Amino acid sequence: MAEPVRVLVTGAAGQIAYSLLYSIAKGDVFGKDQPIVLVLLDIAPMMPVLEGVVMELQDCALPLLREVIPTDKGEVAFKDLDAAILVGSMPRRDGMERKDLLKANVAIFKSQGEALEKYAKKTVKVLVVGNPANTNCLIAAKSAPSIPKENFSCLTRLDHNRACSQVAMRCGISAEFVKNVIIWGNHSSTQYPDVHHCKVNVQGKDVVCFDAVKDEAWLKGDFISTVQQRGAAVIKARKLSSAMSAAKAICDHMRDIWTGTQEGNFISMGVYSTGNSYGVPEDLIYSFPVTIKDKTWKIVDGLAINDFSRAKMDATAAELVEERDTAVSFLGV
Ligand code: NAX
Repeated sequence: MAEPVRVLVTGAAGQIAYSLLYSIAKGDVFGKDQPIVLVLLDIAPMMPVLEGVVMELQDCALPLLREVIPTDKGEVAFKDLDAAILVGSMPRRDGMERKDLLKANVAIFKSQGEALEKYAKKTVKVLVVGNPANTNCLIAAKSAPSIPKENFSCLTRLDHNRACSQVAMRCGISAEFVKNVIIWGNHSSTQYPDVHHCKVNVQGKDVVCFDAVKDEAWLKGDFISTVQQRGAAVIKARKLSSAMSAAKAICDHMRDIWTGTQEGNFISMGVYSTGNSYGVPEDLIYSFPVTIKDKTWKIVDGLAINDFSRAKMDATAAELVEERDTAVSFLGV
C-alpha cells in the first residue's frame, strides 16, 4: 500500500469540518487505496470539542485512517503536509463591518501562509474555504513565496455545483447530465454563474444549455441571482451557513486536483490570475473554468465571451481588486 498522505483541515471543530472529515477519512478524496494521516487544527478554546471529533473519527474504525492529530499549534499542523484544506476563519459577529472581518481573516491567512512556507512540503496543494475565500487564498499564497502560486486555489465549487443543480432541476434531469457551467470571479454575490458554454445531456446527446432549458430570460435573470444568493438563502432557512454541501464541494474540488478532471469536462475554481486570461487583472485569485491533469490545473482558453458576460466578469474582478488592495493595505504584503 502507498505511503499515507498527510492532510490538514483547519477549523476542524466547526460545522463544515464535521461533514467533511468522514468523507476524507473513508477515501472519497484521495482514493480508496490511499492511507491518510489527518491533522486537525483549531484554536485553543475549541480543543475539548475537537477531542470529541477525534473520538468519533476513531469510532468510525476506518481502514485508511492511520492517525489523527488534533492541535492548536501551527508548527504541528503545517508540518510535512501533502494537502491543506483551510476552512477555519473568524465568523462575522453582530455589528462587525465587512472591513473588520476582512482584516481579522487576512491576518489569519497571512500567518497560515507563513506556516506553510516554514513547515509544509513545497508540493503541498492548498485549498482555501474560509471567507473571503479568494482574498484569503491570495494572502496565504503571497505569504508562502517558496510554494508555487499554482498550488493554491479557493473554493467556488459549491457555487458551481449549485449552478449545475439549478439547470438540472429546471430540465428535470440528474445533475450529472449538466457539465461545463462556469463560475467567474469572487465567491461572493458578485460572482457570475455563466451557462453560455454549458452542455446538457438529453437522452444521450449533448445539447447547448439555452436550447435544453428553453428559457433565456430565466437563465439570464433568476438563475444567476438564485446561485449568487444561495448561501444567504440557506442561512435564512437553516439559521446556519451551508455545511453539508460545502463539504461535498470541498471533496469534489480536492479529488479533481488529486485525480484530474474527466476528458471534455471543465470545473470552476479560484486560481491565480497572471493577467493573461480573459482580460482578468493579474495578481487576483479569480474563479475560472479549469481542467486538471497530473495535479496541475489549466485555465480553459478561447471560450467566446459576449458583452453580457464581459460586464459581469469585470464587475466581480473590480470587487476582488478592491478586496485585495484593502487586504494588502492592512498587512503590507
Ligand atoms: P464554523 O464557525 O462552524 O467553524 C469554523 C471553525 O474555525 C471554528 O471551530 C473556529 O474555532 C475555527 N477557527 C477560527 N479561527 C481559526 C484559526 N485561526 N485557525 C484554525 N481554526 C480557526 O464555520 P463553518 O460553517 O465551518 O465555515 C467555515 C468557513 O467557511 C467560514 O469562513 C465560511 O464563511 C466559509 N464558507 C465558504 C464557502 C465557500 O464556498 N468558499 C462555503 C461555505 C462556507 O460559508
